[in-house]
Amino acid sequence: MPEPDTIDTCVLPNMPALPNDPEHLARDIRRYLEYHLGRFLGCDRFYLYESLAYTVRDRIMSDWRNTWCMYKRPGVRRAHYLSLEYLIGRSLSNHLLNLELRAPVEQSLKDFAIALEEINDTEPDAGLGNGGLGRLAACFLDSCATLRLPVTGYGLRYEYGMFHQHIENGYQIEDPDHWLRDGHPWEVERPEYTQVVHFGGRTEHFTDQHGRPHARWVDTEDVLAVPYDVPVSGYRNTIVNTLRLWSASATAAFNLREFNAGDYADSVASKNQAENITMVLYPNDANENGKELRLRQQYFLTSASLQDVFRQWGDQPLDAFADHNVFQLNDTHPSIAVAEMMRILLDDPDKRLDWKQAWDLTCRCMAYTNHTLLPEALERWPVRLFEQLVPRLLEIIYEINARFLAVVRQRWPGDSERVKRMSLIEEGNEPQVRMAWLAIIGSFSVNGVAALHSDLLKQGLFRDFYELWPEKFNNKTNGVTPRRWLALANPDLADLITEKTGDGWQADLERLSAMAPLADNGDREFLTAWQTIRRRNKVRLAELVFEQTGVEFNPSALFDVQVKRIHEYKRQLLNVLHVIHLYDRIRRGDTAHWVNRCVLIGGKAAPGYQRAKEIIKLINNVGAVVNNDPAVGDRLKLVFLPNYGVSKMMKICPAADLSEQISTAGKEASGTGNMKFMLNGAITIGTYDGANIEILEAVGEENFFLFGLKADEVSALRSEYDPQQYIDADHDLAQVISLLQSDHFSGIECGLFRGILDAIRSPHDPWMTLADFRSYVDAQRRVEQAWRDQEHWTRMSVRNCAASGGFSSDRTIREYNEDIWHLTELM
Ligand code: 26Q
Repeated sequence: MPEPDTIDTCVLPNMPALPNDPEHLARDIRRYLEYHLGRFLGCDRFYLYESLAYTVRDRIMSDWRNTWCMYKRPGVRRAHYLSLEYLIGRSLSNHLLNLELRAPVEQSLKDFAIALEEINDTEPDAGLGNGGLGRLAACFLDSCATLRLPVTGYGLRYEYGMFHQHIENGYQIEDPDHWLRDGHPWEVERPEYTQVVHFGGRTEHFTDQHGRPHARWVDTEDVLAVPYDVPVSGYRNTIVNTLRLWSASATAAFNLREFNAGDYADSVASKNQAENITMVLYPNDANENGKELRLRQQYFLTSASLQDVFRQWGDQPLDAFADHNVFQLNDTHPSIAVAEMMRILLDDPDKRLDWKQAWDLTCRCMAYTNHTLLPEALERWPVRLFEQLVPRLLEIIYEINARFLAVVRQRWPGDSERVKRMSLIEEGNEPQVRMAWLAIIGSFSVNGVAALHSDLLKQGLFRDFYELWPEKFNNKTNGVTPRRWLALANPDLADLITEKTGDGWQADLERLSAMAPLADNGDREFLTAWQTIRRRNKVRLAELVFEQTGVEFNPSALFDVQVKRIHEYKRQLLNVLHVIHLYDRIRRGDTAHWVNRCVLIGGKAAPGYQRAKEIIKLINNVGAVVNNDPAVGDRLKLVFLPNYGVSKMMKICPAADLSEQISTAGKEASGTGNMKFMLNGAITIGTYDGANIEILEAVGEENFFLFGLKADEVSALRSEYDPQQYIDADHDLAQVISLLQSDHFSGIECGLFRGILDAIRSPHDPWMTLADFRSYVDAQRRVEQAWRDQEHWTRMSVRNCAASGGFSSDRTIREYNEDIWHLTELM
């Protein structure tokens, strides 16, 4: 039987759907447990999870096959999302929701005397991403399937995902995340679609029998890319798309050669080198430039994925390829795709297009999304590394550059500075390839991820390119999937919303706006129900906090939450300064009309980012002082919740009252946590940055606590920034600084936080934390005032949720499709 993706039209025999009633489900779970896994009732819970997962997966299979067959229909135009990261989290509950299997499964579990919640909590998170960019990829796949769009995700099957974080003596300790150890029931290995990826070697140039020049990449070290497919189900629509994750494996030939030469140890070593490629996710959410293994990962993903798409294209005419395929590049990480597609079209013996045709096709297929404004986070690779690892691609990049710079010179004759700035190669002691430039030059679309971010790209980082090709640039404000972030994370609130707005908001989030009148007209019963549900969520979060930190959160207090990667630009420090200020007020007895507050901070620091790790230590030390001071009592708590990730967020966002989005304006490209909190009825305290601006516009200033310098004010202040001036002018700030300086939070380690203090007091502090202190504290005062009127707060909460319809990733993906992809809807 031919494989379904190698035949033109699907002529597979019908595959009947399996029965979904509780009896059949229970029978199947039991069969997997006893006959497949060889376990018995009363075994470890994980095996029950596994049996249930297989039982559910069985029920996805026929739709999965049918969806794959629909891709093969003539004329279908598809997208391929290329990303080094997919932060998926758990899958079981997501599929149960999408397939409407929750109720019958709950019924079926009665035989096993276990609650579905307990089984769900057994599933390890698939943590194949760092933060925002990786989670965005997962939300996008969810929306593509729900919108019936033929989109395949391509990624890497890391053996070790994002590290686990635990805290020892206030410091972050990283533990490996061997998430595949007990197997991954959602994946299907498909060795029949294995690809070969080349590394190293050298190039040869020759002319064919027609006298045409060609290149050959020879003496390469090859690595096998073995695909593992993960189903991506749509919401109640029978669509099941695919996430194809590549795993690196040594070639048999590669091993045998050395083995036969008697070099067993070397042979095993090279096998390891090959298989290292997909061993571990790089745990940096900003750049870690120049690491050879990272470039290997990027090329491995890109080459395997492009080859896979061309394999599926088969021998159809190449001129039509760009009419049926588009690649979306998730940041520059897979941007070597531009050069790899050229290589395939130029060098593959049964393609061998000429340059012009190949370049035209490539540029019509590639689209690039940028996720950062920090210039230091733009990827650059030493030319020397390229030369060693992918010499043929470097040749191609040089040729792209030569032709591109000719265009620049023609457009701006004599402007050699501009030519230097726009060159794909940054000259210097160690010449570098500028990956963002490669992505822009080789793409027909370049987008930022929030309105401000896209504007700043055009004015700043990408200005030269915008002047050359204004039509390429566009904005796609990020979004989040309401299925995971409301229906699954906050089922009680979801039920209340369904009761009030009807069933349908899950795939049409704008319908939430129907709740706005309920907030405004004072539907008392509704507001009470809203409050009751949110309070229950807070009780549950308090239990989690206690279990993980031993600190008691009083559910009546204001829950003030900041969870995200730890980074100076996100300014967890500003949050801590405010906590110290509140502590100082309590100590001074300035507690009239006090609002009790529980501050929760969570997030991982890149293991090599020392300052971020010091910030975690500071949070823990301030927490230890505040939480144990009897004079403070219930008025103030501060905890650092360890190991923040997708599943933690599903418990946190339904219980947050206040969402901290306090980055230095102009630095956070979009943010997506801000949207998850809003969707669940938290109110934002935030700067005028990223998607905060659009959130503010959607919900109105009276339902948002805005503070701080704007992006242009930040840039204008930069040259004359004098933090000491803010300390001198603000007694509250002076007190906070003095507490820090006096080692009040340093335990027995004198000068423990000197580094942090020096950084925020430096006129060169890029994040200008002290400049926003007063404005932030004032905004927090407005928060307290609003909180004291609980009914008023609840109305604000409802209004935030009601106004969050535009932040569904369904809206984002609709825009990608209408403006960039133009895909065929699957019917
Ligand atoms: C680069 C080189 C080597 C190793 C790792 C990396 C690397 C990995 C991940 C660089 C950056 C990232 C991730 C960036 C990221 O998550 N950016 C966030 O993207 C979100 C989705 O668009 C935005 O909402 C956030 O504002 C942005 O910070």
